[in-house]
Amino acid sequence: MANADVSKSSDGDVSISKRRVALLTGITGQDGSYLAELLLSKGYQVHGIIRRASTFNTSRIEHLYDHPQSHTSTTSMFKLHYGDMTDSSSLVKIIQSVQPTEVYNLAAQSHVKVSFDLAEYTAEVDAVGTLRLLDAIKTCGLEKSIRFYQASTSEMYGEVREVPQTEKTPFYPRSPYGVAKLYAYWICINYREAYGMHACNGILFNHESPRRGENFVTRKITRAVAKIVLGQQERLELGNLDAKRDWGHAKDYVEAMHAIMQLDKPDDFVIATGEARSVREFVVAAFACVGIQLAWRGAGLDEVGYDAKDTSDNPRVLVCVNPKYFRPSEVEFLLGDASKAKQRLGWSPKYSFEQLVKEMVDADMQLMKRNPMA
Ligand code: NDP
Ligand code: GDR
Repeated sequence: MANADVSKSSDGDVSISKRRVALLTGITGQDGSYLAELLLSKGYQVHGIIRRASTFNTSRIEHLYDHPQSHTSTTSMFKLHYGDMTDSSSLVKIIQSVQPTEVYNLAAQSHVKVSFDLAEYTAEVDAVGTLRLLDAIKTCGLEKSIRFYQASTSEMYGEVREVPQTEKTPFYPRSPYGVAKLYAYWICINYREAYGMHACNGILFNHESPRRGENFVTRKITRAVAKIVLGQQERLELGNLDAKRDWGHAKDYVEAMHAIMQLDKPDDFVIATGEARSVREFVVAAFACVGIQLAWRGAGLDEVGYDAKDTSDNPRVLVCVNPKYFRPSEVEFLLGDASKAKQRLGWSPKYSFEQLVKEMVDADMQLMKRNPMA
């Protein structure tokens, strides 16, 4: 009965309705904001953990206060709590007071390149933070009633061992971020096996949207395309143009997170589109959205992209390579096989690559027109 609310109707009938209370870490991030929207629309009460910042960090979720499902006549369905993945006591207090039925652990220092500079911090938040959260659930005695989702990642595959990557492909992480996430993946499985927790890993491949952080490559590209077209930026500087990723849309991927949590038996799933494209292909597709056909000349660090219509001897450089964006060790090729998710969850992506790129470019064009300083 732990997950049930018992209410008596006026004619005395007792009805049992399942409590649906979700707690999200990382609610202010790209995925947290879409997942919160999805869960509110499904009738969940949604609680989010936010950390204190010196500037507002809630721009992706401000609108949720006005979401049609965020208030009932008696209850607010959307609540935020201050906490941090590095602070166990805050996690215990929040879980004790919220008594969630589903916990989605999305919080992370999620930037791969930054993890080389902040390796210890990344381990604290992404690896030990996950342990803290699982332990907080246990400390509150809720390990048998809470369902737990861990935001695992294709970065755990790292160096190519097998293509495409499935749930059975061996891991070989190539960054402090990937290594920290591998710890989180295994501690989640360990708590499932040791304590019978309903703990699941979603091994998600890259997913993007207009809400993607500005320093991930897709958003960096779509922002730059908009700014270049509007005369607000000279050129786009990138690192490795040949890395390949399996890029999907975050809206599709949060649906998979929820579906994974609804299975009676906890399990781990790859979520991916099954199509890989290079960074270069993403750049070409993004410029095509604003009517610019890119051409390339030069090689290696000297390679540049320019408007194919610019036939002058010295065409204006729109894209160039800057070694500062290369990583000490790179993941060259990620391509996921989500067959298990398709069979067991009935999940498949709705957005195509072209739709994703266009939505991101269009959104950045609107944003930069409204606010050139963005
Ligand atoms: P974002 O970087 O957009 O969001 C990360 C969230 O974690 C933010 O809400 C951030 O808060 C929060 N956070 C960071 N550090 C802490 C901390 N110490 N305590 C509490 N909260 C913290 O990531 P995404 O939304 O893109 O990704 C969500 C999760 O999924 C992450 O764990 C990521 O590693 C993982 N993932 C993402 C993929 C992708 O392609 N997007 C693919 C596979 C996995 P704040 O806003 O204050 O910074
Ligand atoms: P990734 O995403 O490392 O896959 O991690 P990111 O967009 O940062 O990089 C993708 C690829 O693009 C190359 N690249 C650049 N990347 C950035 N950020 N900036 C550049 O200027 C640039 N130039 C080339 C990178 O080298 C890389 O090969 C994301 C994050 O969301 C993780 O949290 C998540 O786990 C994985 O996706 C799956």
